[in-house]
Amino acid sequence: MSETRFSKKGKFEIAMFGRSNVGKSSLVRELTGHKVRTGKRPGVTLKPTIVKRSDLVVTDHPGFGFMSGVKERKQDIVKDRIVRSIEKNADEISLALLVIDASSFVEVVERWESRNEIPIDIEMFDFLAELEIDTIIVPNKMDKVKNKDKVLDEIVSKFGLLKPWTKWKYIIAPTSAKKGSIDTLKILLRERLHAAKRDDLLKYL
Ligand SMILES: Nc1nc2c(ncn2[C@@H]2O[C@H](COP(=O)(O)OP(=O)(O)O)[C@@H](O)[C@H]2O)c(=O)[nH]1
Ligand SMILES: [Mg+2]
Repeated sequence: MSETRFSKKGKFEIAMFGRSNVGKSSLVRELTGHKVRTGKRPGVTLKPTIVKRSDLVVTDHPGFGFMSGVKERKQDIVKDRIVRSIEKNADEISLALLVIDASSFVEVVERWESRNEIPIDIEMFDFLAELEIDTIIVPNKMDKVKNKDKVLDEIVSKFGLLKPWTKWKYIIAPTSAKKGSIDTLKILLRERLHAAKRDDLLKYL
C-alpha cells in the first residue's frame, strides 16, 4: 500500500460493493450512524450514496448482479458503471469493502459455477486485487448462519484463499448489521486508519 494513495486529497475513502440486498446500506448506517435507506427496492439508483465525516468518506455503491424486477440490461449497466468508476477512482479508494450475504453466498456461487460462469463477487474481488486496492470481504447476515466456521471456510475457498478462514482475519470481517454486531469490521477499519496515520478519523467509526 502506498502512502500517496492515502494522502491524495487528504481523504480516506471506504468504498462498499456487493450485490443488492446483502446489507450494504445497513452496514453504512451501523458504521456511521447515517440513516441510509435500507431494504429499498433494489437497483433503482445508479449513483453511490456518499457519507462524509470530515476526511472519512464512505461510498455505498448500487448493488450489482441479479435483482428481481430489474431488467437484465439495467443490471449490466450497473455493473459496467461500477467497474468504470473503480478504474477511474482507484487511486482515491483507500479501502474497499466487498459485502456478501454469508447465508446464501456459497449456494449462489455454486449456481454460477455450474453454468461455467465466473460469479460476480469473485470477479469483483479479483478486479480489486488487480488494481491493488486493499479489500476486506464482509460476510454479513451471520445471524442466519448456523455452522459459522464451516461456512466461512467455504467462503474463503470460493475466493481462492486457503482454509481455515481464521488465517485471513485481516481481510475478512464477519458481521450481522441487523443485530448491530460489526465489531470485527470496526477493528479492521481502525487498524487501517491507524496504518494510514489517520488516527484523527478514528472517532468517526
Ligand atoms: N438477517 C439479517 N438481515 C440483514 C442483515 N443486514 C441487513 N439485513 C436485511 O437485508 C435487507 C437488505 O438490507 P440493505 O442494507 O438495504 O442491503 P443493500 O441492498 O445491500 O444496501 C434488509 O431487509 C435488511 O434489514 C443482517 O446482518 N442479518
Ligand atoms: Mg443499499
